[in-house]
Amino acid sequence: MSDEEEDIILSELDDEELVQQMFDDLYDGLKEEIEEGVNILLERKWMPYDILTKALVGGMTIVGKDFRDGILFVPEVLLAANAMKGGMAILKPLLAETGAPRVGKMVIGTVKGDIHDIGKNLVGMMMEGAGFEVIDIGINNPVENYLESLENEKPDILGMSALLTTTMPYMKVVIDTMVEQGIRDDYTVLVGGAPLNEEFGKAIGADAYCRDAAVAVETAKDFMSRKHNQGVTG
Ligand code: B1M
Repeated sequence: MSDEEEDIILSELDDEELVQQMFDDLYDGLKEEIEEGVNILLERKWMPYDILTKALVGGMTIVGKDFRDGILFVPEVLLAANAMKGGMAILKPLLAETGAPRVGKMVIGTVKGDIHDIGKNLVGMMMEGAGFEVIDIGINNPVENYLESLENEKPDILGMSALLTTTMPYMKVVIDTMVEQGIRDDYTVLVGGAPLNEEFGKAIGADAYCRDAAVAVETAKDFMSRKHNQGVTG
């Protein structure tokens, strides 16, 4: 790193420069700088959701491309993910602070064989912000974990996340098991993750595929209002 780069004072950058710098800092896995950037944008009255999508997710998209192209490797991407989580931790309480009444309950987890959790965490945060109670069962979940959590928590919605083409078929294992046990129709099943699409969601028997966290919230709200209109309570 050159002296010039070391001397960058984040608070002196304008918004656009700061976001660009945050892309670089995320790329370099600099957690403290990301946290500082998030705090500066908050002080400048940016909405937490805009900071998430424009600065953090935007930066992670660049990391994703270079990971795909073999420019970045797992250790660097782990550092970037860690920096992103630092920023997300600051935003989490703010996104949940909307004071919205509880609109429903969701169990969410990443499927077996898959340890990606940033997208799932983001969905959980946004759902909480929209007034949902969220039970996050973490990563690498075999079907037993999902079933146990459904049994214990009795949520309205089951959310599943998968980021790998090799793990996304496992969502069907979970749904098929729910069908076998006669509990499939007791829940709305929403699925998401970068390699999925609408067609895949339909093919595995999910109620809906959610492209991103905002769509997940809208879809969940939509299913909840349909449920209430049918006079079914959770
Ligand atoms: Co991984 N990885 N990774 N990785 N990783 C991908 C997914 C990959 C596309 C990178 C690439 O090649 N371009 C590629 C998959 C290729 C494929 O399957 N075809 C890949 C690979 C190959 C791997 C390993 C196999 C690498 C290796 O070891 N050789 C390995 C697998 C480990 C495993 O899971 N068993 C691996 C490991 C890792 C790290 C551990 C280093 C790290 C994860 C850290 C963590 O999550 N704690 C990592 C990361 C960070 C990525 C990328 C770069 C970024 C993922 C991310 O966090 N995106 C990713 C590249 C990419 O996606 N562009 C990549 C930001 C996040 C906000 O977006 O997760 O898509 P996303 O979530 C969105 C939506 O998808 C949706 O809403 C979210 C928010 O808007 N959504 C849902 C997600 N889940 C939802 C659930 C819902 C609803 C919506 O339920 C209702």
